[in-house]
Order: sequence, then structure tokens, then C-alpha cells
Amino acid sequence: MVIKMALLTPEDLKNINKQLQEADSAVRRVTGLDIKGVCEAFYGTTPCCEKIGIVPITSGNGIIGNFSASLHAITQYFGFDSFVTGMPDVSGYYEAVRNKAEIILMADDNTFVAHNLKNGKIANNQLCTGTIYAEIASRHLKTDSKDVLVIGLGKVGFPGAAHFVHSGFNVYGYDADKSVLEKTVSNLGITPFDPDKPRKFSIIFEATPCANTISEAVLSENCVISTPGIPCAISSELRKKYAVELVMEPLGIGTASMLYSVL
Ligand code: 2YC
Ligand code: MG
Repeated sequence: MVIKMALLTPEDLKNINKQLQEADSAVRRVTGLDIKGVCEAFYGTTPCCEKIGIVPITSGNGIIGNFSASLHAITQYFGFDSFVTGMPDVSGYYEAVRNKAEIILMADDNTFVAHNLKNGKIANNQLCTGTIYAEIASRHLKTDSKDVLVIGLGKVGFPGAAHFVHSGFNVYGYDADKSVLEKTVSNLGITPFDPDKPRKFSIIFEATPCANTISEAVLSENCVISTPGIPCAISSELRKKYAVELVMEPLGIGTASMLYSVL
């Protein structure tokens, strides 16, 4: 069963600045740092006015309304000088380089990359998104538990799980696809989580294209849920009932992680 990567919709990207500000406040409450601060601390890099060229790509399902404009808003939010090219695809790439872009941002239906033309570094959105959402959760100030539940072990979930393992956490993992779960158990040595024998967690990481994948049985009061997954993994009722600290944002946190990783 191949899960196709969930494509963003213009709806998901509505008021991206507001979504980013809310996510930034949530990250600050969880880690004491803002998104910029976590990326700088994790990658050890700081921007120095790199110019970013954003190239719309028409292949596959084509242009997603507001995608390039959202990347423009996101790169501005993190203090980069950026522009969206007038032309898409190769013409757009040529235009970006001619206009002195040092970092190229472009995405087709399967791969979203940041390519630094000066130092040759290139970043993949899935890896950078899984890693940074795990890093944010692992910096949770208000818990001393080293146990974390990871739901979804695919292209974004697996790097997240790997990051928790390498950061010394006890990872309990679940994926609807048994073969994906078994592969992760053998690769990372995580503990398979059995939904029929639930227990409570204070840190949960979710990366699935499905809604409401987090049941009440695994929630503890004030637990942190760090999730790049769209649609939302938890119902608003449960979120309120357990005063959950939710770190969820459609594009900006992953993009910041990509940019800081190629500086
Ligand atoms: O507008 C455009 O340039 C399109 N070619 C963009 C396609 C992006 C497809 N990827 C997604 O919707 C996202 C990733 C950015 C992260 C998760 N899904
Ligand atoms: Mg989800």
C-alpha cells in the first residue's frame, strides 16, 4: 500500500504568517527558543542575507495556488531576501540564477528542495521536516521523560524517529503499514507500539496524512504533540481536555530547517 505524499492545498496555506506566528509562540513555550533559535542551535548556522530564488514548478499536479507566495512570506519572516521568479520551471531557474539567487527553492509533487549554489549543499523537505519537529519535541522543557510515541514512520516520520533515537529517547513507534513498522524496528531498534495496549506519553510526534490518529488513551495532561502531519492528528475536543501543547504548521518550520541546513 503506497501512501502518496499529501499535497498541500491553498486552504492549508491560508494566513501563513499568522500560522507561523502561532507556531513560533508554541515552539517558544515548549523549548524556550523560537523556530529561528532552534534551527540556529541545531544546525549551528546563521543567515547572512543570502538571496533566495523561489521557482514555481508546473509538473505533475502543477502549480499549487499560494505555494510560491507562501514560501516568499516564510523566507521574509526568517529575514531572508527572496523573490519568486516570473517564469516557472527551467525558464524560472534560469531567471533565478540570472538575478543572483544564491539559494534556489523549488518543489514538484514528490520532492521539495533548497539548493545553495554557493556551497553546493542541498536539502530535502521530508528529511528536514521530520528532523526539526523531533528536535523541537526533544527540547521540551517541562518533562524529564525520555519516552516518546512516534506515529507514522514514512518519509517524514522515519527521520523523526531516527532523530529521537540518536538523541537518547526511548521510541515507541506505530505505522498503519506493518512492513514499514517492522523495517523501522529492525533499522532503529525502536519498540513497536500496540494500540490495543496503550499507555500515556508526555511527548508525541505524528507524521501521517490522516486525521485524528492520536487517541485519548495515549494523552497525558499538558503533553506536547509535535506534528507536521496534515490534516490534524488530534481533535480539538481532546486538545482542550488535556491542555495539549500543539506544534503544527504546514510549511514554514520545515522550510526554515531546510534553509538553515544549507547555510
Ligand atoms: O506550486 C508549485 O510549484 C508546485 N509544484 C508545488 C508542489 C508541492 C508539493 N508538495 C507538497 O505539497 C508538500 C510539501 C511541500 C511538504 C508536504 N507536502
Ligand atoms: Mg495527520
